[in-house]
Amino acid sequence: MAKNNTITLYDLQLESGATISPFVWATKLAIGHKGFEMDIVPGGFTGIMDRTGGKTERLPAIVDDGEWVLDSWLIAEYLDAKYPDRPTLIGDPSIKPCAQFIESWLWATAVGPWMTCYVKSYRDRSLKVDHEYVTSSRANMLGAPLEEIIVGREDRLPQISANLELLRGTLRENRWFGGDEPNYVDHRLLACFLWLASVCDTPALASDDPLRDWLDRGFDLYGGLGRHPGLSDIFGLEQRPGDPDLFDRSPREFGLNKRNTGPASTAEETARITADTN
Ligand SMILES: N[C@@H](CCC(=O)N[C@@H](CS)C(=O)NCC(=O)O)C(=O)O
Repeated sequence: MAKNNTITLYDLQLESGATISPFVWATKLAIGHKGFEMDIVPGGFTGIMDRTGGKTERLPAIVDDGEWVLDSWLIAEYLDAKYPDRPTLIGDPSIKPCAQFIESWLWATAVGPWMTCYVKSYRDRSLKVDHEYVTSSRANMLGAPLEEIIVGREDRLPQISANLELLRGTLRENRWFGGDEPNYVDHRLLACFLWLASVCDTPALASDDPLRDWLDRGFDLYGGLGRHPGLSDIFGLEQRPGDPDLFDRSPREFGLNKRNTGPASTAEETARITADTN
């Protein structure tokens, strides 16, 4: 049993002390969900191997009663296996592959594209000692100097927002991915938005984005983990003339997202698709 109800977490932080890594954010939410306190080992990108006594080059890592566990997925599985009487993170075996699929979609749709908009502030907000490493490693990852990568971001941000409609659609019908309560699917996705908040020096989403309700509830979880003062407001993106709509203001209901409760519920659609167009 975790001593003093506390688990040691090796964090990956910015100069402000806010967590940057989405993987570490997912682990923070997972530890909060299990009802544990965190003993945070602070630090940035430089010296991870030294801090962890050579155990890992990547974070998160946790230590629970002397036991080291690496990797955000393995940590979640460990917490469920070791503490089955506490709120479940993954539970049913279908949850992991579904979460991994949705998270991969979110990375391809938004996290990757947002990285091309925010990589300069990602570097600027990192610890001073990390600047050189972040500058060179992220330029290698993305294939150009950071200042060049972000050029034209004001033209890309509206479309990235528009592309999140599948997420909005699911959350219109479900309070959490976990149902009435969040589970590790919510944590994985919220972690990407917490990463966004840690680096966005200009807003990414409209103030009235329908995602706001789920995001606000998610950022408030477990004593307000997502309310660190070093995080930026992700809302406030303005639609300019010529921009795509930042989100769909009148989403259409059809077979996929419309519940069939009998002919009255499908009458309008039936009338439309059987209309005589001649
Ligand atoms: N599969 C690992 C990935 C961890 C990972 O790649 N962490 C990144 C932070 S986002 C890291 O530690 N990077 C150190 C570096 O870039 O030097 C997990 O889920 O925990």
